[in-house]
Amino acid sequence: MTEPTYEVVKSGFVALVGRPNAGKSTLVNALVGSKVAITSNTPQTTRHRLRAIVDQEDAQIVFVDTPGLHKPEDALGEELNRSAMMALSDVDVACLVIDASQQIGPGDRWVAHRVAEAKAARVLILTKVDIARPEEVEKQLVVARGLAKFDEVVVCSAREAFNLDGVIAAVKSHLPDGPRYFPRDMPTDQSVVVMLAEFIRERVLHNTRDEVPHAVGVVIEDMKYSKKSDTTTIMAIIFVERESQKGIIVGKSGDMIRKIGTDARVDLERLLGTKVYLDLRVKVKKDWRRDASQIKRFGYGEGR
Ligand SMILES: Nc1nc2c(ncn2[C@@H]2O[C@H](COP(=O)(O)OP(=O)(O)O)[C@@H](O)[C@H]2O)c(=O)[nH]1
Ligand SMILES: [Mg+2]
Repeated sequence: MTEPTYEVVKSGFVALVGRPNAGKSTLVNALVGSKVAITSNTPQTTRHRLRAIVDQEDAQIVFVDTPGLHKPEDALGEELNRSAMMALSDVDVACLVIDASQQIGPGDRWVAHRVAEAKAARVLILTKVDIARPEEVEKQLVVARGLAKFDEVVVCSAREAFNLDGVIAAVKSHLPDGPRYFPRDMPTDQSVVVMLAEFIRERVLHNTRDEVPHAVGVVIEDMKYSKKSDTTTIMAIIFVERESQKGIIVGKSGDMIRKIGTDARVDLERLLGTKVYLDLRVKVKKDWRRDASQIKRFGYGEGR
């Protein structure tokens, strides 16, 4: 037997699944310690399957954040489900993320069945315990434990960074020996262009409601850096499905689009480490969510 030529650590892939809004993406950001995934209280916020990497001296854990599993209503929804299911088919650990503050329902049960079928260690993560009373947490744990046969059970709060170590330890104990799959200083496998588009879309989600968030897709058209002014100029297009949605996003005499731009710039500048000039436009592309080729063009589902 020869020794491997790489450093052997505990390493592997860990899927986070759960119904939309359970708190998966917020947990990923908390575990990695920087913003790699966008979050909002609009279900179906996450459209990409993204990998987020926690690197430690003796381990490298690759978390796979997935769109929430749900009953699909259009081609985009189908693609998102497919992407979440694929994430489950090929991981070392499957984590079922349950919201401690919401009653467990058919949505959670359906996802739990998928987790029970996976050939992986199973970890139950009860999150958002900061907004549930202790006796609610206890009750929720009893019901959640009954959803599948779990190897580990942990409670945590992503928002208050409570027991994130516990989550890491529970997952790590089920990882095999292996190489570091990613460079040590790489918190995510998403390209910069994908993250820029996502950070803009997040600001649209936070500033609009009802049907508008679901109708939005963002594409980065161009990006240029000027050394002289240390500024990156980004041209981005926000696509919507109807003129009325365009009106909402542009806002009265452009108020809304300006606010979205100002809000987004904070994250873009942090990501790029330069000043950012953001040129945002809104265009109507009728029914893009029903059209599989358009969904691919936006890079949603499998991503990239
Ligand atoms: N109070 C509290 N809210 C949370 C926590 N984690 C997530 N949230 C909120 O729950 C909503 C859904 O979170 P998100 O991570 O986007 O859910 P996902 O759809 O499962 O990825 C957002 O409004 C988050 O701010 C938590 O630990 N505590
Ligand atoms: Mg998410």
